[in-house]
Amino acid sequence: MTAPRLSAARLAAAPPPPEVARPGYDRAALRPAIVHLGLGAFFRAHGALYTEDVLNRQGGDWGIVGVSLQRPDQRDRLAPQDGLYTTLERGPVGERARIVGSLLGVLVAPEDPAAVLARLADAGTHIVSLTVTEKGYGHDPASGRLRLDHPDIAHDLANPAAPRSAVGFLARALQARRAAGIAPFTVLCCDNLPHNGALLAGLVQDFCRVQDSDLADWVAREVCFPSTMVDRIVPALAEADHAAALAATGFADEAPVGHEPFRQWVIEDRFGPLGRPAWEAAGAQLTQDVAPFEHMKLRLLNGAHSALAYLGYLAGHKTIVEAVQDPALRDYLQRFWAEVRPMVPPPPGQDLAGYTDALLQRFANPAIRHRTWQIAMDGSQKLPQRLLATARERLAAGLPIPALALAIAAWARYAGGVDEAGAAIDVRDPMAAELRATLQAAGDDPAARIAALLRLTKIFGDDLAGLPAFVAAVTAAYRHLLRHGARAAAAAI
Ligand code: CS2
Repeated sequence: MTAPRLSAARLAAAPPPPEVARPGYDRAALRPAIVHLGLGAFFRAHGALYTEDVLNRQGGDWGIVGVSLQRPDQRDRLAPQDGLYTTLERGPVGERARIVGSLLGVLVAPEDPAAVLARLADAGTHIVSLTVTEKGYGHDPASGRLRLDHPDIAHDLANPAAPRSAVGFLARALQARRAAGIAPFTVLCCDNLPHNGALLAGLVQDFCRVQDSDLADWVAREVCFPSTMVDRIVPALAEADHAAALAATGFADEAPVGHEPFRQWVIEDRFGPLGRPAWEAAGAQLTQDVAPFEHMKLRLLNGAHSALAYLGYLAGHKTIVEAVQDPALRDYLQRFWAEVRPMVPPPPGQDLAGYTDALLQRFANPAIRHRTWQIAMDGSQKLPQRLLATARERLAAGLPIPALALAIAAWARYAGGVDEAGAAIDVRDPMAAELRATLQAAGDDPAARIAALLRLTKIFGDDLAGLPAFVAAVTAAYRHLLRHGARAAAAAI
């Protein structure tokens, strides 16, 4: 017998076992006040759950419409389920399932950009949140400026009525609201980028300024872009998640999402006139200054993740938990953190050694199978804020960077596309072709290969290739990696 597919009618008719939480509020009362661009596993296990918790505690009508900017698969999975899905919270001992109702529906931008624009421009849309990943902003990661030559940005400047990019959608929708005299929505960037609100405000203004400087000035004056720090480890969907959701709830779910128990959301409390849900009722921290939290998280969590992803992948580890079970990499991780912590001003009341101890526990959670390959993706967009900014600051203070240099060298080794056993690596990165061509042109000499990569100013800025201490440290680490392999190179730090 095939299991019944999760849907609103089935949920009402045959509730799951009592230990499975489900919407305790009236879904029919929700309105699409939040539009989320980039509906992936992360948002469904983070922002959508905070909103779900607020609805369960206080009621209200803050519903969410998701927008997929690229593919229809999330919509195809979620529409037959009326937007409902199962989350699986996985601790070191045991799993807790829950059915989430805060998502009302999903729009697929490439199929109908006009429908997305209409939703964004609608007076009922109060917040537009985003998780489009680092590469989804069409910016230059080193400088933080909009790339007018980015294919999607160039397309949207030429075809403003049918955008493809998040920035293009925001600009066009804000233009429509301004023209119609509708108050602007608040834009809530939830990607792992430094000063993400201010960064996105700058990108939208850059975009508008190309065509309409009045609009750009209005955006600068009237639209709020609070910064946020988001945190929860949410691996991509795995086949086994379907069976786990079914076993826990009794419903077949095509879109379950597994995640760790920990979550954190620090939000700059600067919203426009249309307000926000009381996310603090669900444990979000509303603050005047997100920067110290974001620094801590980007450098200590995401920086360590990237270091472990490249070194771990090269050493043959498929997941982060396998990587931290390897004594060589676990010891390296402690040295990495010891190198980074002095460059992180602690947020109020936060003890950084306690923070990294807790991170090690989170990384070691055996129920979370977070693939090194997944985290290794898009390194060109991640390195600047995760590793390079810290390296720059240490060198400016006259401090050595052996652990950071090894992580950067491991990225370079990975970007070469061949692993330590001689097998091809499936390098996913918007700059993959450029990285490959750069390394091919540089030939076999390790110093020449590193020098060529460091000349990619989109990643390394204008300065790092000219800093002898940086070049020497990364080149030495790269030679070590080539000669002795990732485990031995990590153990030698
Ligand atoms: C990871 C993040 O994929 C990655 O690059 O470092 O997705 C990480 O799991 C989250 O930022 C944790 O909050």
